[in-house]
Amino acid sequence: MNYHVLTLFPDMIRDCMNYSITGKAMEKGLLSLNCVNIRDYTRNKHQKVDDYIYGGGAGLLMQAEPVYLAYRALVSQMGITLPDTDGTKEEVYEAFAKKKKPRVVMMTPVGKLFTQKMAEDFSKEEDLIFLCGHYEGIDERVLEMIVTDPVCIGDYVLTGGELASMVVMDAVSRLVPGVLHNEESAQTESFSEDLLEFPQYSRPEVFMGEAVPPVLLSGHHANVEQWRREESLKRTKKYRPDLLEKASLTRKDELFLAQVEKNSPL
Ligand code: 6GU
Repeated sequence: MNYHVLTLFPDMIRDCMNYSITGKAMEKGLLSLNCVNIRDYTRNKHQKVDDYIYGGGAGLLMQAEPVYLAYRALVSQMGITLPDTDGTKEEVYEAFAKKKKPRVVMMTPVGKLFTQKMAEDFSKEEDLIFLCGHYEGIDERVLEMIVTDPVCIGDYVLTGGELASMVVMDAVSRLVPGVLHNEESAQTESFSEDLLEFPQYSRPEVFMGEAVPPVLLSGHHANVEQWRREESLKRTKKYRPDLLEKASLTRKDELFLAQVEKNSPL
């Protein structure tokens, strides 16, 4: 997986991605990260990337030109030749008719809500370009030409797209073959099933007087599995009842949830 990030803060991205599992995966060559500083593509002497918003409104908007030129430089490395800014949108589209348009994920609160399913879809690409906006966003004309996937990571507003892009890269990276060990990758399955994970415990058996649930020490595999399933169901009902609607529940699961309801009605 080759990540390319168009951003005003390339160091923020590089510094974070170099840690832990994504850092190790980059060392192993399973992931690569290429950050492009949009400010390097300004054509004014003050390297200004933003300006006032037509029609009024608070704040500043990122201008189309530096974003377009940064993108143009990036895709030229992929063998796609785009016109300079004296060209037209039609010429841009013509260039993509000849060569596969790379996916450009735009980090924006005005996008499709990011899910595990989208992470799975992105993980199948060879190259992913992330576009991180700042201030009040980016001039719509360049977005129309280059963005394929506008993505929002949740119902709250961030100061910029950088953190959001790293959330998406992190979720995608752990699905790239070889990035995780097998035992860890199994954990993905539990989210795909639309249930929250059950509680987990490690040594010691008693911590501050609190014992690990005895069933987990019993060595009885089927009982452990049943306990975990019931804990998952309880937690999902408590914190994410919206997920239960989609989850594929067995008759036994439904009976258990009905029992929970009876013992502690809402
Ligand atoms: Cl992807 N970007 C920004 N700026 N704010 C957000 C977001 C993204 N997702 C939720 N809030």
